[in-house]
Amino acid sequence: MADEEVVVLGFWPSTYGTRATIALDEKGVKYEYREEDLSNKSSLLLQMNPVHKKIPVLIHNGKPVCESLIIVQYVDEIWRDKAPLLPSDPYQRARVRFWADFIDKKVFDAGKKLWSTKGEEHESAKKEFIEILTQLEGEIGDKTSLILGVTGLGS
Ligand code: GS8
Repeated sequence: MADEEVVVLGFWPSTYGTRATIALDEKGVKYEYREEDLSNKSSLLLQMNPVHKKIPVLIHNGKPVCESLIIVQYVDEIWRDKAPLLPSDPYQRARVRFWADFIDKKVFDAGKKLWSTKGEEHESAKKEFIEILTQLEGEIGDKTSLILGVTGLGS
């Protein structure tokens, strides 16, 4: 689409932010990436996401879309003509959403526990993390939709 203005507010270590940029990259959409300092949030971020005040935010022609999985779906709906991100079958779409939700509820929390603990707590976090990844691997295997693991997308 011509004359599009697409901006992503992100924070480099954030896998939530990566979801948004991978979706845009897959679609071949050009965008401006703006790195946020989360300890000193920009007025643009506060204005664009006044509810959660979090990245990522996709700003499409001046209008904000917040929450990484909602951004992925929005990108898929707006740039329909290239690289479908979600399956067309409603049941398969539901399954992809289930695993994306699993990642939000399990993988991210367990990952955080892993790098923020030490000693015994760390060992049990490691065990938990491996169990979760094994579960995910069992579902996703070597499907090309492995990308789902990181982005919440499927093929
Ligand atoms: C989570 C975004 C988030 O936690 C999504 O987009 O999927 N459910 C949301 N963003 C973090 C950075 S990544 O850890 C964030 O912006 N934190 C700032 C804050 O909490 O003040």
